[in-house]
Amino acid sequence: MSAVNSLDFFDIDSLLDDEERMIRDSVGRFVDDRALPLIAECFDQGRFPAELIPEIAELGLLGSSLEGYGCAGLNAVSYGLICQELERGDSGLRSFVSVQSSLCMYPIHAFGSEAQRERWLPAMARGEVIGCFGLTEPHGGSDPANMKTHARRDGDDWILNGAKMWITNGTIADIAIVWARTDDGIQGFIVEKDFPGYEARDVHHKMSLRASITSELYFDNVRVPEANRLPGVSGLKGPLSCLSQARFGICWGPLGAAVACLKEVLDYTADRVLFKRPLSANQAVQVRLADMARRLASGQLLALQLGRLKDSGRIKPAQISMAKWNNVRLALDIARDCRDLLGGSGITLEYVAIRHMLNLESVITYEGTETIHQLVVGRELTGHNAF
Ligand code: TGC
Ligand code: FAD
Repeated sequence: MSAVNSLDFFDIDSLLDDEERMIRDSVGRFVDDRALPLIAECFDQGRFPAELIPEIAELGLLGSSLEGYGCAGLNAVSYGLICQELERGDSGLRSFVSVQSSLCMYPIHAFGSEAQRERWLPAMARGEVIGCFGLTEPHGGSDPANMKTHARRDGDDWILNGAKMWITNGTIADIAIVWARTDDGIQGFIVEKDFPGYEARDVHHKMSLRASITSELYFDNVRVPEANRLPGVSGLKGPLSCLSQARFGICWGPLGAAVACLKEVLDYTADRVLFKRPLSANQAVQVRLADMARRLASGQLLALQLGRLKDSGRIKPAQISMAKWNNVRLALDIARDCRDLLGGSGITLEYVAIRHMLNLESVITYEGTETIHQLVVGRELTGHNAF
């Protein structure tokens, strides 16, 4: 009956070029064929599907927007579409790619020495070296300027002490990009997993992002060679620049989760007959479905314009903050409402809504909480720093 695609109400597809569409579709096929058959079980078991890493690398999804060093050099919109399709599968898959690409490969590419780039980036693009990103500390992640982890110069080395908390990929990582306070401001270090005094431990009992690894990192007098310091940046703008890259991807990823939830609930409410009519024939249900489609469509348009701004070099951090806030919030609200429309079935992993809903509780917290992004926008509007 409808001439409009329920999941792409304003025909965003027509605004993409052939290469962007091809990338989206090939990642979409990988998610449908390889990830979806196993992801609910992984979530149930609290297991990251590491067996998919070689295929993710083979598809060129690691460091996909970087130039050279075995990376695909795709545009920002393509990176966004990759995140969207991966998160249609599970936020844990997108998290893995976000961390490897935006939080680990990006700083080596942007701030590393030529020797560091050549040593690490091709192997990371092939998925043979996995990275994690250590910024957050146990005493408060929203305020990284208050970091306690520190590094002291000792001859040709640095001595690193401290701890990081809630670190994606921590226990499977071969290297950690660790941000630490020094006498010359905050600096980034590449800590290798076998450096004595470095330890990663898994966080257990998570109710969210269960198909993703989350860890604590400990540094007890870890000796890090000067050759492993990122020479190209000092100060908080180093890690915050990485966050800008990753947050951009998160402006897209949750749209995929929302698409998965809305698609499922459209099918479910069409099939389920209550009071002698399909659930979807009730006004109260249609208003809810229409509202979900409205939110999703506005988020899709916002993400695409954000991508075009990034590709033209005009993107601003406050725009990323507004889009992260808007698009994660809409996806979480859609997932919660879909969960409810599924009734009792909605509390099981037979349906995707509760898995996405629980995952999005992390996504709204990490990479800057919703409140932090509201305050970034508030600062942009008023000029007053209210953190
Ligand atoms: P502020 O004074 O605003 O800035 C310090 C310096 O940084 C520059 N800057 C940025 N640069 C690039 N991108 C951005 N988004 C930037 N925001 C600020 C700024 O220009 C300045 O440079 P300079 O040269 O003048 O020194 O810093 P502040 O201390 O006031 O903090 C501002 C605030 C609160 C927004 C910031 O601390 C913040 O964003 N807090 C939230 C922390 C956060 O998001 N942590 C995320 C950890 S990583 C993670 O969650 C990974 S999840 C991965 C996954 O699984 O997907
Ligand atoms: P807090 O900063 O303690 O915030 C607690 C509450 O206070 C929040 O609601 C916040 O919005 C609110 N708040 C804070 N400041 C203000 C204020 N000024 N005014 C009003 N309200 C305020 N970090 C990494 O470095 N690397 C990773 O790979 C990584 N992966 C993660 C994976 C998962 C699954 C999760 C859950 C987190 C991850 N994080 C990672 C950490 C994440 O970035 C932090 O959890 C986040 O930045 C918030 O920090 P916090 O948890 O310490 O909360």
